[in-house]
Amino acid sequence: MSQIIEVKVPDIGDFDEVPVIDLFVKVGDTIKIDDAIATLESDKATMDVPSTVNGVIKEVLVQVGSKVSEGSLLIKVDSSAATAAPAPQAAAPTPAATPAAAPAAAPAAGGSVVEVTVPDIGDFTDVPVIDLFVKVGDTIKVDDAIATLESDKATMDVPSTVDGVVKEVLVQLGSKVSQGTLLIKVATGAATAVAATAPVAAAPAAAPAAAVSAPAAAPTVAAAPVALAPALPIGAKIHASPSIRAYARELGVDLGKVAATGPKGRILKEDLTKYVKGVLSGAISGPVAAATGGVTGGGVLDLLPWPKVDFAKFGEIEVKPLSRIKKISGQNLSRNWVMIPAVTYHEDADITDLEAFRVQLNKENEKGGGAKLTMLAFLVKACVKALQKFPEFNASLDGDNLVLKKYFNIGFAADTPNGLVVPVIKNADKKSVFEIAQESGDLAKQARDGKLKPADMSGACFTISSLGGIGGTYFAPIVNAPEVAILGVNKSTLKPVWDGKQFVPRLTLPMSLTADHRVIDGALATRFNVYVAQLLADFRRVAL
Ligand code: CAO
Repeated sequence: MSQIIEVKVPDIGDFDEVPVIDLFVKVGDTIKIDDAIATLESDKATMDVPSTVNGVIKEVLVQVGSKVSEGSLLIKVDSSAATAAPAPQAAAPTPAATPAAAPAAAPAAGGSVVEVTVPDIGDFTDVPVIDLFVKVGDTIKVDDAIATLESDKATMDVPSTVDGVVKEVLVQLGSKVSQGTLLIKVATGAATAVAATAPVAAAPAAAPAAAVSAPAAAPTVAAAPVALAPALPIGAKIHASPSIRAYARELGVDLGKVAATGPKGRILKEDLTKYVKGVLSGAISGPVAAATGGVTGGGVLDLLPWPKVDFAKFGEIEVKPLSRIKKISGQNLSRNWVMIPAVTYHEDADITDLEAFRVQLNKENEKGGGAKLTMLAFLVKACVKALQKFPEFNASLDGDNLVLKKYFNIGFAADTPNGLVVPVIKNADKKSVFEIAQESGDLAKQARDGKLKPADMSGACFTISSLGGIGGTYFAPIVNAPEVAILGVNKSTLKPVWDGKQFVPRLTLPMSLTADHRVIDGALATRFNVYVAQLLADFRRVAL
């Protein structure tokens, strides 16, 4: 039975008739508690209004440009359609950010230095400064923005309460501030005159950021020109809601380079999407900013269009289209390489005893005609055991959540004439090493024959890439998103190992584990590696 809950504008402080400047939902969308419904913008603050229920949106009662106040009906949600919705409650809206009240006005004293502090910003404390618009020497007027603060729910500009010349800036990007925190000291009146005539050079007018670097002048560069944001002066104010700012930070996009199409020059989600698509396609020579979201000067962080060279000018060539698999895997690999902050950790495993055991079992098994045991099958089993011990490796990122999987599906990279594919051994925890060897052999054959079905290649939790049959010492595999780690192995070799008295020859397997640093830090990755090496060194441990 459907249960319709109305979501209204919560307490937004003293503001009335605040325009909706961004709308993130439409009829039919599934929404969760705290998902942003819309962004409202008053003179002083931008606020995201979050949902207070889980469910499916049945009606949207506002549109971009609508003016709303506390209690205005935004959406109607069928909460019975929510999969994991908590018991529906009265749709009392979550209190949203209280926008900055009129700043605590420091009196503009003539000829004196006035301190400007953070005004009443509602219940928020330790709110980071995400934009700073002033520097020492700037002339500032009442209501000019000093800084932008961003809480979880709102972005607030703090305006100046005095006219004058900035004498001191007491905060910087990233500083955490609360009501009363001192932001700047301003020389007013006579003091201003002193400052103005003092030899302290006024800061030069903000240099234009090299927002739009035209494609490199080489005539071979064929990037289509794309309309880009006009260059923003460094320090110029960027209008964007908290959710857009957060999204931009996640993507590493410098909002100063994004052309805004929203009201009052506000950057909307589609503006950001258009910009990212432009950069990825190479049509925009746009900067990928450092995660601070600051404006870059268009330097080494800029993405250049792909170089297009007339190779035939230099000698004979042959053009061969990429296989379908190479095109698909290429796109996946590029995304994973660019988007995952990955680190590779190396470890050597002593597999002397395990290899002897494997060879012996295969000899015994030859007579029975059973499947040949491969090192890969032992690796799968050891990795399952390690995933059970370190569940963060058997996980995927989903927004701000980590999805921990209770099943153990292991993918393995298979080299085929058409390119790389990753078949998946499902529920490897429930299978013996023999069964895994048989299944991986079958899957590898199907891969080479081009007979794998999509279901054979989906659902992996963790991937193993074994180059052991080919050679190599170590390599840095790319994480297979949305997994968070991949183990690569190369060819095992005999190495002299010091046993405390002498060097002894040990068969050593070089392992390279690449992990997503957003989920797995170096200590955990190394513990995982050490544990896998211990399991391989004494495979009896897998049974414990
Ligand atoms: N050290 C030494 N020898 C090894 C070894 C290792 N780590 N791993 C395998 N070998 C040996 C095998 O024992 C086998 O020798 P015998 O025939 O004498 O028994 C030989 O190398 C060939 O093995 P294989 O590689 O064909 O078989 P496998 O089960 O070990 O691996 C598969 C199967 C599908 C993983 C592999 O064939 C393959 O395609 N690997 C390439 C994966 C790849 O391209 N990865 C890169 C992806 S980019 O990150």
